[in-house]
Amino acid sequence: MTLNIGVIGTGAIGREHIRRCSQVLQNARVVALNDIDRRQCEEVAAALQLQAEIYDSAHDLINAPDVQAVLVTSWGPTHEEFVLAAIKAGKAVFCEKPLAVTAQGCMNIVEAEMAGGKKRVQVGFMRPYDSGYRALKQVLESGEIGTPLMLHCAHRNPEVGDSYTTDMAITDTLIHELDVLRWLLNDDYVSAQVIWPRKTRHASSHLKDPQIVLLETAQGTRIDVEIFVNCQYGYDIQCEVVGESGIARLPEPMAVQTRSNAALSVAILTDWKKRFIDAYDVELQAFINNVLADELTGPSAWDGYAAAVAADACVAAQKSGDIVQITMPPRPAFYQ
Ligand code: NAD
Ligand code: ISE
Repeated sequence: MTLNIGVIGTGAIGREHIRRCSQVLQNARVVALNDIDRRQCEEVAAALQLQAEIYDSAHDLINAPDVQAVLVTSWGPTHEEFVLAAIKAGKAVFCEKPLAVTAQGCMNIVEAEMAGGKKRVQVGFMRPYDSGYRALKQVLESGEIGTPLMLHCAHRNPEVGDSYTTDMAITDTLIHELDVLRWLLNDDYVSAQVIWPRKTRHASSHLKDPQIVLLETAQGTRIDVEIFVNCQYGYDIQCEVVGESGIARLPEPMAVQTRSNAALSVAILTDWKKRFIDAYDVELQAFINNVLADELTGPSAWDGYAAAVAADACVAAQKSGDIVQITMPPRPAFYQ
């Protein structure tokens, strides 16, 4: 069986996902493309030699009879509209993060999905599919380091463009930690605070960078996440869990160690696309397999909502400087 996929948004990650669906993964083909910039669709189709129809309207793509599943990889503010339309059309939809730009937008999707009576949404949180995070979770669940007490994490990008704003450090960047740490600890957040170290001279004048987000979970675990999006030296994701009887660290990506010029070195990646390349493959293959098996199991609309509730609190904490409480309603049985 082959799943016919329509893709909305042919920018950076859209192209990556189109390439993997057409050249790397099994049982999928991209049959339809849409972007507000039609030329981009034409370029992608030509570069990857796709037999795909190009639609000028995302809604026409969603409703096209040969499109069985939709990939939403357009800008974040468009996600809610397209995911709701896919649910209405009765189609499975893989939506890149964020599921919607506000918690209320995510809740609208949760309610529409529950009203339809069937899980149709997978959110593009790829880290739970990363072999390093999975190995870390296994260690925690084995009990080897005891109960997790503290986490020290970092999300560093070499640089960002001028359009990147201080709140995007939460909604675009930290959102990955908000999802994966909840999954790792099997816990929810109860409060957030943001503190500001000295600002780097490499950040644009309107951007506060770096920032440190302090989170507390329902079970009392304390988490600090450094977000530093102009760190210059690489794309670097760190996660250290301090338990009652030991410490567990997220493995570094595999890299050859060299000894030359009187130095012992290991290269650090610079591009987010490469850091999680295998995880992106695994998450999308899981989506394809699960749609074909008619049972979605990946990061759900509820996970998208939970991350958005925490993100809203972190943005409020950025603005107020206060410790902001995070209140999650109980998880509906539909998402157990
Ligand atoms: P991008 O700017 O490179 O691409 C976005 C594309 O969406 C552009 O081509 C734009 O023309 C198109 N678009 C905008 N509005 C549209 C509309 N109304 N209809 C159709 N197309 C529209 O951005 P990107 O880096 O590819 O990011 C896209 C999404 O993917 C964002 O939500 C981002 O947060 C997410 N993302 C996720 C990861 C990850 O690690 N999971 C990595 C990068 C980006
Ligand atoms: C980008 O949008 C992503 O999602 C990357 O995974 C992330 O690391 C980066 O910081 C974001 O800008």
